[in-house]
Amino acid sequence: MKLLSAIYFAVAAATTAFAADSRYSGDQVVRFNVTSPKDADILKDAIDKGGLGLDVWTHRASAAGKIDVRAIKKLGLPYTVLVPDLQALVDAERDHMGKNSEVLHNSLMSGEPVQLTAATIFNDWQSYETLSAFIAGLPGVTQLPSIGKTYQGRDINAFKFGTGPYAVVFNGGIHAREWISPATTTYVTDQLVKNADLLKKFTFYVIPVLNPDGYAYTRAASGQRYHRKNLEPNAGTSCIGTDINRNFDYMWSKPGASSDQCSDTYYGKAALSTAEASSLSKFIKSIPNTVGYVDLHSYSEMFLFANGYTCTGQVKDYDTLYKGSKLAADAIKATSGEIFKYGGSCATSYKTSGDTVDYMYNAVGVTYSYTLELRPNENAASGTAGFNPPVSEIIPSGQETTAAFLALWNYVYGQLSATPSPSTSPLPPTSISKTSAPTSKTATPATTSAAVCSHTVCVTGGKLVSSCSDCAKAVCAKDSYCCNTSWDSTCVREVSQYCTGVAC
Ligand code: 0X9
Ligand code: ZN
Repeated sequence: MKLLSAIYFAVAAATTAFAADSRYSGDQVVRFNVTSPKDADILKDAIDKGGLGLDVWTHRASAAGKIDVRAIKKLGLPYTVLVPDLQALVDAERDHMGKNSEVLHNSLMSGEPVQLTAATIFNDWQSYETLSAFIAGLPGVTQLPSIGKTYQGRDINAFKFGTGPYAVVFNGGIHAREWISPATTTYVTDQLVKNADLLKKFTFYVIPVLNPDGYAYTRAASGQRYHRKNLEPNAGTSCIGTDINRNFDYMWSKPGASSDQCSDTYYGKAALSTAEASSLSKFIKSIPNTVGYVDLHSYSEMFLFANGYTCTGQVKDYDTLYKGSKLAADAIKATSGEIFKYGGSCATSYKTSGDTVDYMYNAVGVTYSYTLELRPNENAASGTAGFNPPVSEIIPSGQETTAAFLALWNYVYGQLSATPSPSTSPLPPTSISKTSAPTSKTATPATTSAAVCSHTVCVTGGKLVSSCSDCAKAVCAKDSYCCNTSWDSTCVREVSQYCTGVAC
């Protein structure tokens, strides 16, 4: 495991060799089948010395396993060629977009009438604007005020739908080059808004693209198709960006992330220093009764939960989290036949620190927090591998992920409903559906003024309580809130204050 971590971030650091290059001629994607610690050492050594122009696309948790690398030179290790000519793949992708998604995007931006339907958008990789406009037009969906602005000034768009007592947040596009993630996130949204039963159980909040600057950069012909991070410059270097998925405030800057600004896993200048991570953090903390979170990535087909920062031990909720991920993976298998791995993220894949799932689970107290690595997996046919699946994969990915969501959230609802009352009686649906823009609560400082807390909820811990005194007794995770159900900020307290005995 230790060796793998070393391989992982050292290889990622080597990607800077491509930072100023927007052409992919001569690049291949090759797969090293590392079968012994000796081979792993050869690879690690080559990476550490740098200069080989390696860009690691998959990472494995042990010395043995398949590692996909974008390579321009041989290492003297046995490998198979997955993508013989990356330029041809990128050219074909852009050619298709020029005739489809870009036409739609240009019409939308120039105010022409456009038909945004499942049939017209899931046939290509759509722009951030097109995906946002499509979601905004879905029945029952409310577009929320922007949850934050990126370095380049883009709004980070968020949407809400459903009227259920428990909140679930999901996002795509934290990593710019993982295009199937925003597409799948949007497809799932289109399906969930039609599921009346689920919408009575949950209120969903969706952020289709958390890293819209990066996404736009990977789509632009003048940009970098394989850029992963955000677009914030780093002082003293031409290497751009922080890895948003290493920038969260739990175990930030620990092993599993890099201090090297040029690394693809650069953890940033401070915890939550990126607009994207801090906006998501504030947003999720502002939502009452958040019980679930999913961060959609690609690729490798896995359903993962905390912890990422350590490969030993199990989190307190391991059994229920494991069951949820197994049910999700089973649903995927039944839908498409794809086999998703599942389990604790470090133990199942590799070590990460400061990532979403560890933060949501450990620091925010969102119990059912998952990272989903979408298709393809390592068995995908040559030429369809990695970050360039054909557009025909969008709908199957959306279908299997929808099945996973239904299995997971119905299971979670059953778990929450089964917990003994009074701490589990769901909120009356109307109280949450009437809530106003979620940004207001975080802007309001915690207060100790008297307030009427007739029905309170320990927000991020997911525990419902029926009176102020119960709220005071509730054990909530650090950084979670106790507030009343109608989102009255006068009743918001840091739970740490409550737990030290401050009465409402
Ligand atoms: O490394 C990441 O941020 C995620 N993988 S990706 O290839 N999409 O970049 C994985 C995060 C999940 N956590 C762990 N595997 N520990
Ligand atoms: Zn990712």
